[in-house]
Amino acid sequence: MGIRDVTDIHEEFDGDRLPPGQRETERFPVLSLNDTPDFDPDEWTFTVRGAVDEELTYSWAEFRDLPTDTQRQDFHCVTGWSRFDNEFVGVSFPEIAERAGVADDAVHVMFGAMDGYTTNLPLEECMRREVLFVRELDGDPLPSDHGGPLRVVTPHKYAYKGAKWVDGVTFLTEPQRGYWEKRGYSNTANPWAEDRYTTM
Ligand SMILES: Nc1nc2c(c(=O)[nH]1)N[C@H]1C(S)=C(S)[C@@H](COP(=O)(O)O)O[C@H]1N2
Ligand SMILES: [Mo]
Repeated sequence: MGIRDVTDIHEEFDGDRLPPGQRETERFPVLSLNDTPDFDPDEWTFTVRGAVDEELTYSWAEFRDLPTDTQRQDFHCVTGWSRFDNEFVGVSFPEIAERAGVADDAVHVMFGAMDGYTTNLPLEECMRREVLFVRELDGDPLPSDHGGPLRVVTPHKYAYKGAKWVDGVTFLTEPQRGYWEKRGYSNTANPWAEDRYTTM
């Protein structure tokens, strides 16, 4: 099985690989609001809700059976560091959307997480195969501090758009804002436009 290299995604945004104002780091800093939640594979569930044809609930065993994609991606944190060439294994957002069936009036998505974190994106910005529900990083199970067992990655956005410890996604018929989007970080979060802070 091959690796899909999507580290050229910056070309779509007419930018350099290292977005403006970012510094490349080899380390992978941990940025969390709260403590890392406990993961019990027998209790864990993932739900798909809202404006869908069929609401879905997955156990960890069921989620692990979904088809995955392996991708090489860059990761840009709004606080100014970027980590290149992360190797992620995960289930793509369109794969999940396809299984639930997206309602015609769905326009937006809210991601939820085990620590209460939320983050939002327009539906069209989620319907890309680079938006992954990741369970492996660089050949190992995703470390719990980085969101294990499952997190979202959004290589076209600052990393706060990717919920660690993700446990559900809700399809919405109107935009809503997540945790940081209500508290001053940009709703759009385009690293190549340096959309770091909200202007409202
Ligand atoms: N559930 C959850 N997801 C989260 C956060 C969080 O506090 N809780 N922090 C966000 C922020 S601000 C960033 S920069 C990235 C950091 O990911 P990392 O800790 O793996 O570097 O996760 C994002 N996702
Ligand atoms: Mo962040």
